[in-house]
Amino acid sequence: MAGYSAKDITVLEGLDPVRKRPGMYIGGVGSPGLHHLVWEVVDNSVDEAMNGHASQITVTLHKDGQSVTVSDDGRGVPVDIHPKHKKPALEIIFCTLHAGGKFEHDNYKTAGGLHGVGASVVNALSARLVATVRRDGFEHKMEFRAGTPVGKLEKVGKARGSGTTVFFRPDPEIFPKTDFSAELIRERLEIASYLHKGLTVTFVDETHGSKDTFHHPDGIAEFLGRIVGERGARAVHEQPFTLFRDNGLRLELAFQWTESTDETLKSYVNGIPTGSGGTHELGFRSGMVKAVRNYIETHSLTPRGVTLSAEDIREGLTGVLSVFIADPQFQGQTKDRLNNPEVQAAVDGAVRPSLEQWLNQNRSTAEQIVGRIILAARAREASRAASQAVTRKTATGGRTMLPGKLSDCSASDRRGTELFIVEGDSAGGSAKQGRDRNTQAVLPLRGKVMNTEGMTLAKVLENKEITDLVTALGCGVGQNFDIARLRYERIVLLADADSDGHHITTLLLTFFYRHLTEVIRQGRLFVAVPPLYRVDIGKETFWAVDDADKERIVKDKVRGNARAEITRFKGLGEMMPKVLWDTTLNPKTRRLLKIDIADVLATDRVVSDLMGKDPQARFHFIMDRADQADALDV
Ligand code: 0RA
Repeated sequence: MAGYSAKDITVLEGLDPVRKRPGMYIGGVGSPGLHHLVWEVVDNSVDEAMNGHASQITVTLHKDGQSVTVSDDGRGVPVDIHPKHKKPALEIIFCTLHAGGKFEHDNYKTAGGLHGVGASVVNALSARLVATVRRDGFEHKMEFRAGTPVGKLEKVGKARGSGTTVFFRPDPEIFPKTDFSAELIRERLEIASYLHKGLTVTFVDETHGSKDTFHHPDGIAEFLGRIVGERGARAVHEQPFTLFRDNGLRLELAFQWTESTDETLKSYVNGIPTGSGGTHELGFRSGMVKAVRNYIETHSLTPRGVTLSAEDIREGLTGVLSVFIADPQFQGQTKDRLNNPEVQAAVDGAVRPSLEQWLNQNRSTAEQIVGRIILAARAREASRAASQAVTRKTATGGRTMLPGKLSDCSASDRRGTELFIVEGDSAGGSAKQGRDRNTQAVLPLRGKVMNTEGMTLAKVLENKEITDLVTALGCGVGQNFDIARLRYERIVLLADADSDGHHITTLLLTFFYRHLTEVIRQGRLFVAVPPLYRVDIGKETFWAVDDADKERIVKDKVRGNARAEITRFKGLGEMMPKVLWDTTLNPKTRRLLKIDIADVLATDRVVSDLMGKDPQARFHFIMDRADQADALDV
């Protein structure tokens, strides 16, 4: 062993430790660990591309769903024999842990020095791995099983160009489940194409027979545009703020204020999505808030009568933050919160001066932003005043501050209580008379409910119907929202069973979704299903909620030469209170649809397409529908 130094020994460490304790290297052997193998191999190719040596990466999920090939047109993993170890460089890279250092030429620098162990870890945990390299006019190939070479590196023929292809199939002896998720891989590759602008990634999904190519020359700024578009939130200013830094810390940032009420920040560390509250996010928030405050103060824009809180400044902000750092430390239950303290100061220090400068150089944009922030502060004050009014009245036992048209229930315990939000005064009248006064309250809304999509909370709260609703709910809204103060156990939307009614329900759902999301998330929002038809057959009466329901009843219940008499309700208002109770209000016989946040999220795009002011989006929606109709005709 003469001539070997301690350093060489670590370089030559075998792969046993990886198979013995896979969790140490990939975090676990569940689905995230399994997919981690893909990210490791892809990252090596991404590095090759980001250093300017490759322009194309193709990832193939094979038909079995349990093996993947990653291919790039980079320089190719070196195949020459290492003078000291007398082995091909490729073999050392794939078969030894921590091999990175020895091969770290000046011309091979990873994006922030992130990996180096990746290739060998994936190899160790793969039942089979085949590395193919095109380089110097030839194709070279080497095959491994569980990290051990089967045969030598071979020259398999002549080849043009250069590049690396890695096929691998994770080892079922290590992973209890070895099925990859095409969705996860596609999502990750698409995000990578935004986070590394200029990169072209193709995903071939043989399990579904599809192929997608992702390429986004404008990177993160394009990503931001997509997020803002998807959320249907209107932007307060046209040009987003963007920042790119690469001195020590590589940081990329794009953000924009929108008229939505919440803050959305997507953050990434080394291309990995991160949870909120990490040090990179904290640094961004503090730097951003300080820059805006400074701008407001230097230009004497501070409003009278309200103090601006950090939450006011952050309201409606939508952004993407990506950092690449050498040694990320993660904490939290899902290990997705960045913990490196130095990153906070670094991000804060990068954001604050550059944002302040940008605001000063874009005065009209800055004014729009400051206007948005002041509005947020005023809305917060207004909704605080409204909810304080309710609190005061409950404290004194009286209910004088509740909206006049609310017919409240008499129960003192909230359990089992329900608020029916009813369209129109006459329907409200039937509901008032037909309800169980002890547990059911009725709030009639007059006329058309306003379309709140894309509106700031301040604008929304100028509407009397909406403030009445918020007051009746008692839980406040926006920054003053507190679900603990919601005055009823269930909130039920009750509208006519026709298209106008559906429209009103959609408008109310939009309002709840955008401004009272937690009510939905906690499963407290419902839609009532009033009947559309009354079907009398002989002495019996049935209720049908739609045409199909009516047909079914007629088919099933008409016997002999009995006749079905069908009455179509024009609206809830013409229904007798007793009938409304039997069909729609009585908890024992009625049907309620619970609004699920997953449903709402799935329909988010649809809701915003329908409700948003953007005619382009509406057009797309109609086009999408037209396509479906065509498909049905075929
Ligand atoms: C070490 C040195 C060189 C390239 C690579 C590794 C390399 C690794 C991977 C993994 C996937 N694709 C890759 N492409 C390249 C530089 C070799 C030289 O100096 O030509």
